[in-house]
Amino acid sequence: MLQIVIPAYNEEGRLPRTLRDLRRHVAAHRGVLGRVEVLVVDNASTDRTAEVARAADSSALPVRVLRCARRGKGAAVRAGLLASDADLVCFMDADGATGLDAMEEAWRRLLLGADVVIGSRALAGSDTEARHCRTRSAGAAAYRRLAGRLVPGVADTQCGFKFFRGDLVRRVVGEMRTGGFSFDVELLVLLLAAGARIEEIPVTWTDVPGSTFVPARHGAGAFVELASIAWRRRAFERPVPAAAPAATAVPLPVALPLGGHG
Ligand SMILES: Nc1nc2c(ncn2[C@@H]2O[C@H](COP(=O)(O)OP(=O)(O)OP(=O)(O)O)[C@@H](O)[C@H]2O)c(=O)[nH]1
Ligand SMILES: [Mg+2]
Repeated sequence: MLQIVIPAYNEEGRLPRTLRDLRRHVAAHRGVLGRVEVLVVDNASTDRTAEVARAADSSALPVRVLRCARRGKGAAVRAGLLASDADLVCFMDADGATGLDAMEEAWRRLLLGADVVIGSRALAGSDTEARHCRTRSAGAAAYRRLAGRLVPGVADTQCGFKFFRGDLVRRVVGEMRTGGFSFDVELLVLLLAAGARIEEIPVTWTDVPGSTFVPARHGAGAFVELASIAWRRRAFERPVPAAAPAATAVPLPVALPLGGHG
């Protein structure tokens, strides 16, 4: 079974079409994908997000709505992944920006032994014709450079289309602290530290109007979150002081486990 987590904040406008497209896609590829269920994670939406999600529930594509008390996309994805119990889980955005054709390829890679398969708009085969305005693109380029240092080998950390081996992601996502838009970076750091094999696949990506990411409001916060992820990583990388007397030994802090990936 595949469970799809969709974080949703005030998505009454964009979610119905995404769920409709998903239902059609799953029906057409049932032979490959098998049983699929959607978990919409809503927190503090002030519109009819939960109602439109429940209205899309059908036997062809069951849709459940979960509430998450903590705000933010990262917090919602974390709650959805922790609530999952399928062998394969993924998350995707309510805007339907990433073409669903990539689902079968992600599914195939997982079956062939990948632990994590992520959509990437940076690969040669991807199609991302309509991109953001110039200011946002410049900010995104700076962000990519910094994120790339934390997650070496991953060209696009931010695409809202990521597939996981369920047991593995459930094991690490509880450690994730980032509640906002930089959570992908922390999740990938945690997965790399756990020894996960991460593969990127090209996607078709279209800019869908109505983004919940407002650069002026969320941009600085995303960079601050990156700094916090980097700091926690470094703090954990510091050598452990040698030879503490056994009687006074202090337990190691529970933080990001690190495997020397950066
Ligand atoms: N539950 C929840 N979902 C959120 C929150 N903020 C964003 N989301 C969801 O996160 C997903 C991605 O948001 P988008 O608005 O597509 O923004 P983005 O993909 O980062 O940026 P674009 O490239 O402009 O699409 C959507 O499904 C949003 O509804 C939040 O605070 N809570
Ligand atoms: Mg989006």
